[in-house]
Amino acid sequence: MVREKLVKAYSEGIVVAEGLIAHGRGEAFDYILGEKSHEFALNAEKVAVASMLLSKRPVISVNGNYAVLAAEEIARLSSLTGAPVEVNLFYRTEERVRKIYRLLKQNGVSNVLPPECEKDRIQGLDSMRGIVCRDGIGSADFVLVAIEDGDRTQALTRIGKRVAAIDLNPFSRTAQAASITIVDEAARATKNMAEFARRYRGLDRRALQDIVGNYDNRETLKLAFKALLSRLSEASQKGVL
Ligand code: PTJ
Repeated sequence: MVREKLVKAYSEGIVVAEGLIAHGRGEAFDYILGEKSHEFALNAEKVAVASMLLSKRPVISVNGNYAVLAAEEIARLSSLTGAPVEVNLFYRTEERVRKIYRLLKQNGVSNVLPPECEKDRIQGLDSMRGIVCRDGIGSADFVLVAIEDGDRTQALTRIGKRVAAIDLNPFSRTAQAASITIVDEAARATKNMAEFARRYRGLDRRALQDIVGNYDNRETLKLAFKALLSRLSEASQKGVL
């Protein structure tokens, strides 16, 4: 069903062909991880939500794949954290931005920056890929990205933004460059995050800071690699999972 949804969105010009390839890569990692949210992912999700609530200007960056897979979960997360959503595309065309904007609106995302927002540029990215909304990613202190290309995550962290990245592949440059890496499937992760936002949004700053604690992303990545290793090792011993 998920594949059919993406293929349909591809034929409608919402998802790009490269997005279908990216999805296959994600699925492969999700199979190995057992298609569930592991403890290390839930912990990164909690820290990301507490950080969003602590940030002055958090923004949820949405591309073609993320919009198609998780629009309703994004709507919930955005409304519970107060973080606006920006359509920000790697393969940017104004037509795709408008289509994804409409898709998000239809699925209940009320706070989406309009396609005609005032533009800004992220240094270190070529012209089309560096375009962002000035009142969105341009002035954000915290950006949540999902299913994202490595160049953009690196460019955002280089200019001092904190980036939480949902990416099933812990080897990817995005996973390696992010401040908080969420090795989990995008829709599942966003659903979990909306639930954490519901629980945390009444907390004061000190309680939120306690949740963030001394978060160390290297530890999260190590645990993700260990989980892959242990699933593979179990499979190699039993022949079944
Ligand atoms: O819509 P656009 O124009 O912004 O383009 C989007 C794509 C996905 C084409 C673009 O961002 C891209 O090229 O991404 P990459 O470099 O292929 O990286 C995507 C990463 O997301 C890979 O590491 C995949 O393993 C991972 N991934 C794929 N599907 C999921 C996922 N992670 C979490 N949940 C998924 N459903």
